[in-house]
Amino acid sequence: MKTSDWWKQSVVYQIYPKSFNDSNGDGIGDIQGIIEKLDYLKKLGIDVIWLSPIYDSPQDDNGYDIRDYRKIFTQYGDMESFDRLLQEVHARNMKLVMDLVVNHTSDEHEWFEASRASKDSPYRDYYFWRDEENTNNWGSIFGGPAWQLDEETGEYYLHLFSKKQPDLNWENANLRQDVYDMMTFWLDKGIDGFRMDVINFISKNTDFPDGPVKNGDLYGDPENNFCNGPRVHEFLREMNREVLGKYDIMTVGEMPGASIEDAQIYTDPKNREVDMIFTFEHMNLDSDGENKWDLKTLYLPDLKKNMAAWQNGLQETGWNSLYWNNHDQPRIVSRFGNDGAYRVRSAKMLATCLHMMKGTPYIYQGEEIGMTNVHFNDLADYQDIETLNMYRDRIEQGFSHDAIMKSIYTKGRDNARTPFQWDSSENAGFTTGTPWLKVNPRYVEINSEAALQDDDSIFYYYQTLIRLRKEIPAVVYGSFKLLLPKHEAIFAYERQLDGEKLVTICNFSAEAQRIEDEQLLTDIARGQVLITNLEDTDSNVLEAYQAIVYKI
Ligand code: TEU
Ligand code: CA
Repeated sequence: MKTSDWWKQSVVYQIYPKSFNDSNGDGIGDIQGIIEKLDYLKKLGIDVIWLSPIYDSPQDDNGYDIRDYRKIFTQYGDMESFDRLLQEVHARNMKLVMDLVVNHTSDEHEWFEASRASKDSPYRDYYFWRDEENTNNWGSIFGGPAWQLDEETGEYYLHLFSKKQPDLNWENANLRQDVYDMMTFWLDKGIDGFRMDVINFISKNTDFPDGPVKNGDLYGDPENNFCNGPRVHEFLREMNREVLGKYDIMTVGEMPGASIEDAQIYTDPKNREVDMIFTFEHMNLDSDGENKWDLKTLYLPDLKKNMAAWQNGLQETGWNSLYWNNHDQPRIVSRFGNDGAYRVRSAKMLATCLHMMKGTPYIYQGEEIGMTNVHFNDLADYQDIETLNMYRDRIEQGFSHDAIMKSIYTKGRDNARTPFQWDSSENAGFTTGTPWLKVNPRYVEINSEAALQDDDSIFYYYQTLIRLRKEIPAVVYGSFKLLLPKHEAIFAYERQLDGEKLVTICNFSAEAQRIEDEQLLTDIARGQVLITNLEDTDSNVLEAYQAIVYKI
């Protein structure tokens, strides 16, 4: 049973196991490698680890294609190493949240192998099978059509992601029960919750209508027929009743396409669905339209407006997650900061802007040391299926190689997946072997060993932000109010709780910005600086990428 809202006061650290730390020299991160770095995470001060999938998988999508939910991927370790990890995490008074991927399985999962074998299989209906005339014109998120012909029975199956990730049919009650049994298996081992992969996709419009084919697209746009479907709240409430509600855990649903209104329903505690969700809206503001590969320069007032809307929208009901990074997003210091002359300062500014908001903050591995995007000149150095399929499709659509590479450099998921940079030794101390994905060459200057030896590092700045969240109730529970909504370079807001007021002001630009707002000037003139990324805090001018938090 939920006994407290510990997850509202927590800071979560996401580990992408393949790229975190390799303990046995095979070039792939592993569970023993994570165990060896738990003291580093404890030193940072985080409370919860979210571990991306470690289950048995053919690794078509780096583990988001699960072949056996109750087996550990061999190159990560085995169940004994998992049990040791959980024990070591708990021994340090931290919690472990696992990744739940149940919108789809791997096509090598035994359910799918039984399902594809015969139309009469009891597992046939665990997936979506249609004869050709009843498929539709949707595209897969990873390129190509969303329906794949299977020779065995001459029918097509739906896969919103890769063809090796067939979508599960949640309309089937036996499937749902099998999922709940699997979740119970993991919760009974003592894990502390789940991050739920595209969980708002589990209810779809199963009429599968064709979508409009937009200019130049190869496939139809599914619009909202693939997510937030008619039974999504019913399924989540059933999942909560059957499993989640029996444990004192944390749940966060990854929900592309969910609006603030949807999130109010998903996260209202009275509904007993999930505790919080990951929105994608603020991560789509530097895309020209729906497609992330079509680039657009971020206009800061758009970001301020969107994040303030989410802060205010979940102010009374529900709860926000707060993130800039994860394993699907490019590195924030390269994306919304400045990974050149102002790398350290802008990384601290971005951290300040996020961590002083209301909600549970998520730190993605390497964000705490200001790891940057990577720039491999050779397409062959990129490994992400989403990137490689997009390259193939866009060449077919007539895009130039250079234009496509620019999109990859800016938005490719491999930016987040280059091996963690532990030190300046070969392969950044990630492996003594050949890393599965090349290390970002900037590891020589950007690594955690250097950060730990530098009192002024981004690491210690994150450590302070995490500590402030523990010490000041207004950071966790205070109200939120956006300030200077129209300013094109300053992101400023205030938090208030029981008469205590905090003001956060962040300069998102490389130019100094003078503050003109009288009320703000009055407040900060009498405020006490809680944290800043630059020593001089001349109260009227914000230097390039300067951030200051005042206690008024
Ligand atoms: O991501 C969901 C999702 O929509 C992403 O594919 C995202 O839109 C895209 O990657 C942006 O570039 C989840 C996992 O986080 C992702 O790693 C998996 O590839 C995907 O689901 C399928 O499991
Ligand atoms: Ca290894």
